[in-house]
Amino acid sequence: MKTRVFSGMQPSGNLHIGNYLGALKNWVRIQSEYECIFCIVDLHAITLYQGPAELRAKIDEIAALYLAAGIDPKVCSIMVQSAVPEHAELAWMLTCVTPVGWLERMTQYKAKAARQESVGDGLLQYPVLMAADILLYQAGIVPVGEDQAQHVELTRDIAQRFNSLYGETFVVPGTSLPAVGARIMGLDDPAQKMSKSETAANHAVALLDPPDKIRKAIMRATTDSNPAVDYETAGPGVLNLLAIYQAFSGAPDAEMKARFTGLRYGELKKQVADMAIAHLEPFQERYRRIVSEPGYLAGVLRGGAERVAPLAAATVRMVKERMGLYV
Ligand code: ATP
Ligand code: LTN
Repeated sequence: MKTRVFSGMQPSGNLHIGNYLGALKNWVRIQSEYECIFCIVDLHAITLYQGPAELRAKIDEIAALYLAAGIDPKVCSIMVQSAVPEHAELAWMLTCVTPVGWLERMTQYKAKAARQESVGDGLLQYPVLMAADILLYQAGIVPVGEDQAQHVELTRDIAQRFNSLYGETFVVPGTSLPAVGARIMGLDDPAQKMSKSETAANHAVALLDPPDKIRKAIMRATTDSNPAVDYETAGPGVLNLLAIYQAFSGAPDAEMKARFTGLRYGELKKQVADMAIAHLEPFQERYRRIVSEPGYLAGVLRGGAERVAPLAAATVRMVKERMGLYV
């Protein structure tokens, strides 16, 4: 049997090149090697308030972006988290074996909670729901960006704790990070990871941004006081631009060094912008085609949910039996 892969993105904002290079591109690469489930995690998105109409529209947008990136619904299941109720059901059972201290230590929780006046319980529970997503399908591999590695680690801890309390039940999953692009930084501030929820102008390149906006954001990216590329002394802003180029192009390290060493920053930025636009223009063309086909997306999402539902039901049944719950 092929190892199962599970991953997801929140429909909580505009997907950016960090989401693409850190996760989505890797999903496309491995989709035919494994049995893949790619989810739109709307229950995670509501851990922070989302306008209902916007959330509903974003779910479809994210699904269309998965398809535009090259996820093939004939070989993978593309589904919406809230369409399969067992995600929330298993999350409760896992909550009951998770010490609250484990959750309070999560760096994403600490960062997001610090920005709220009043912290919702959902924000603390967020990684337990993520563990439920993964364990529900007995996924062995979780391809994500670096910022999510801590949550996959926690998922391992929860699975091991459950297995030791109730007997071998869950596959203990591993993380798959891309070699380049696992942590794309903000163009305006290379000390922060590029993030959907950061709204500053020129912070991110969104996957659906028009070419002139993409070029402007990259040309204005923060660099450092060197005039030209020097791999030994380059600051984080320059290393981030080089990582973006390398992740899009797939160029090996030696080719990167030969191409960019000594190049002035203006020219580096121009080449990075050209590379990003060359990838995103055909991507956007595919996106427009997908959303213009009536009923197509809805069919993909329905088909995905139908395909995974029996897997989810089987895991929850087994968990209920192991725990002594009523089946
Ligand atoms: P937010 O900042 O609002 O939480 P996000 O931009 O981190 O959102 P998510 O939906 O949380 O987006 O992440 C989707 C996927 O993209 C995850 O696998 C995550 O690790 C990856 N990812 C997010 N930001 C980056 C980044 N800057 N570089 C590389 N990968 C990233
Ligand atoms: N928390 C993740 C999204 C997510 C996820 C998952 C990723 C929810 N459930 C399961 C991998 C596997 C994020 O990217 N913010």
